[in-house]
Amino acid sequence: MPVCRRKVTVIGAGNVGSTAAQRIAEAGVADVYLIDVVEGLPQGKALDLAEAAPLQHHDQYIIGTNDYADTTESDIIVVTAGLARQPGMSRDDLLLKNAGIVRSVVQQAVHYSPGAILIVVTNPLDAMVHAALEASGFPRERVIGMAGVLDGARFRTFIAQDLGVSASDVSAFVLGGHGDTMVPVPRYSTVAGIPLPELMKPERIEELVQRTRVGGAEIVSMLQTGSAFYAPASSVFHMVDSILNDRKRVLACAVLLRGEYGIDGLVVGVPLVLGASGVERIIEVALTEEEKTALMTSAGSVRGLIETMHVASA
Ligand code: A3D
Repeated sequence: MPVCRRKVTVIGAGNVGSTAAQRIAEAGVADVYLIDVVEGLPQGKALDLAEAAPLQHHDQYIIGTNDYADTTESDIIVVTAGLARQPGMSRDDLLLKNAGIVRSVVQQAVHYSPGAILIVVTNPLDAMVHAALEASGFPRERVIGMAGVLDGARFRTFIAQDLGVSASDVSAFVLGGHGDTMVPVPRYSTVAGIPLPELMKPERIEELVQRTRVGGAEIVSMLQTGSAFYAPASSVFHMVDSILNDRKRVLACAVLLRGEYGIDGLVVGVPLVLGASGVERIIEVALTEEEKTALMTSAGSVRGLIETMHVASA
């Protein structure tokens, strides 16, 4: 029998990267290679995580390294390298610094894993997916941004807390860029199949939509140093798990659109089927005029970031 161990490389051994590594390895989904520019950091975190294996009852390898050669033939590369937001700093402030980091780490990683699927986490998310597409030369099916899963999870949490029901019975639909212009769609959000507008007053729904839009900033303002990482790492885990186990889960992810939702050449969050080959299908649903306008506004803000990024790198 051939040995068939699946391999996930996580670039950036910071809060999101190391927590994602923990979730992936401890669920027994894949071996994890943690890589960072800081020497010792990925090695120390990987050793600590590996020493938890006998207690967590898994047998995945968790390796820390500063050398991309060790990441050869990864099935998935998760990009979390970059700077995180500090209080008062927008995701867009991070744009140019993180674009340089993402381009550089993606080029190095795909050299050793030309068949991998890239999951981008670094902010500003949608622009960083563009940077990763350009740096890798990969088709859009293999360059996917994590954002909608997290934004949806936040919306689900707020709905569940408000209604006093289990969050696992709540399903939420969030479109658009990962920023303050994201478009949570209450009509397509349900509690055990019951449309949300049947259960909650419009004003209350709007409050929760607004809280979701600024969900990241709410946590940044409390933490003071750094940004959210537990729920972001869980979101990465669900994407990795759906791909490696070919679950074909329908998840909202950021992907390059080619005419879907009337958007061409921009990375925007939409519901899609995530399986062994990456993005297997984009799901298009009918939107009201108001929702379409909100989505176009959100896509417009992504376009602005891409233009800034391209002007700066020209
Ligand atoms: P942090 O804990 O600072 O970790 C980032 C890591 O990247 C650090 O260990 C750095 O040493 C490392 N790094 C920096 N430059 C390089 C490089 N060139 N090569 C390799 N490693 C490098 O941050 P974090 O883990 O909290 O967040 C990581 C990124 O994810 C940030 O850009 C966040 O804004 C972003 N993020 C996005 C979401 C989304 O929902 C899209 C959620 C949470 C965090």
